[in-house]
Amino acid sequence: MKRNFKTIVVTGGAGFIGSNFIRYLFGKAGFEGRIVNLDALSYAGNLESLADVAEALGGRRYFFERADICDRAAVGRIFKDYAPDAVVHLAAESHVDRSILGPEAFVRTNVMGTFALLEAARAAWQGRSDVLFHHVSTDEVFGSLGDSGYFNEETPYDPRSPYSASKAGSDHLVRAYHHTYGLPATLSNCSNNYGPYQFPEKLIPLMILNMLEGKSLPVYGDGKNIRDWIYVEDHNSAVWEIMERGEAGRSYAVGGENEWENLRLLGRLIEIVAEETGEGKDRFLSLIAYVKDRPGHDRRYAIDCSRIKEELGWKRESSFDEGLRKTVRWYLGNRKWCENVRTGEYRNWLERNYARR
Ligand code: NAD
Ligand code: TDX
Repeated sequence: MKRNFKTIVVTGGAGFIGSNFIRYLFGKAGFEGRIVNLDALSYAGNLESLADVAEALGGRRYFFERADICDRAAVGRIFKDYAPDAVVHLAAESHVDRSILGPEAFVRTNVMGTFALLEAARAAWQGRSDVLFHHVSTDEVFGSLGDSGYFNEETPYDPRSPYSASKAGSDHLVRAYHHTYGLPATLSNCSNNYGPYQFPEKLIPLMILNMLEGKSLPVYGDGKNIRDWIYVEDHNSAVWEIMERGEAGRSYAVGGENEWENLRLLGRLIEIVAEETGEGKDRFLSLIAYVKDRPGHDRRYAIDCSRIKEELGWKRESSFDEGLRKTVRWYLGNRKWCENVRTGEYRNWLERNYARR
């Protein structure tokens, strides 16, 4: 059975994954319906990331609604005005370091905001089965792995940071609404994404821009923490596959099967930036600075994504090298976007909290 949606609300559509998701739906996925981008435009949301989509389809098949997902009246109004038959819920506070310094915004948006959206969907959809609420979550809800083993859909929850705890809370609420009220819902728990339009507080874009600007490259702790990296379009194709054909009530683990120690990843990134800019890599290597570790820093994440591959036939397209190179080229070609998102509050916050050791 393949679902066929007419109007999809994408929460957090002005963020990194959301803006790529909207572009993917109208592009490669060949989606023919309407998309409503519901976003509060926090520091991480930027409409410039969708300027091309707004230009081509704005007011006809693409709509933007600035709203806070915690604002139940606004969310209810959007459900009423657009009568969506699907929600893809990406809006969140997404940066672990920020959650350590200020957890309240994470509990508010990630837990209370998800609750408000679920309530709006339940009220609007009134037991319908031809609708879907897809919740986008993270592998961080499963905690931290040792040297071996993988997370999968059966892994017990064990969140360690305020970010992952708030995402775990939202996952539980979505499952509870499915079980208790019969809300048709699916979930995905994905590993670390990278690609164009990622806010440059996350490891890969931060390191690329710092190299270009001759700033230090802050490696937390011993640099041996491991993450499983996936190109954002591959995550988005997984989300779309689940929305079209995933079983309601089911969650899917999504990953890149691509584990890298942070320091090794930085070494590869330095090589690519050096090749793409024509600079010598020694200059970039000399910028590496070991800084104090992130409190509670999870050691290793790795995903076993057999379920989505076997049940839905999903597969990734980008190799890590291709994906990294595309990402580096995008940041080199979009310095204005970077400048615009990296202003004021963010810069001060970074400087206050991550000074060289
Ligand atoms: P992001 O921080 O780039 O974007 C988040 C978006 O949500 C922004 O546009 C922001 O304006 C919006 N937003 C924040 N608070 C809001 C509120 N109260 N109401 C409405 N909009 C609000 O995040 P991202 O990296 O694109 O992540 C998107 C989702 O995917 C998140 O739920 C995150 O937990 C999940 N996820 C991310 C990754 C990753 O590696 N980035 C991996 C797995 C899962
Ligand atoms: O300056 C840095 N130096 C550094 O060593 C930064 C920003 C990060 N790191 C390390 C911490 C992590 O081990 O790099 C790794 C990746 O860090 P982040 O980019 O902050 O990502 P992470 O904490 O792994 O979480 C990300 O992946 C899962 C996203 O931010 C989450 O939203 C997603 O759920």
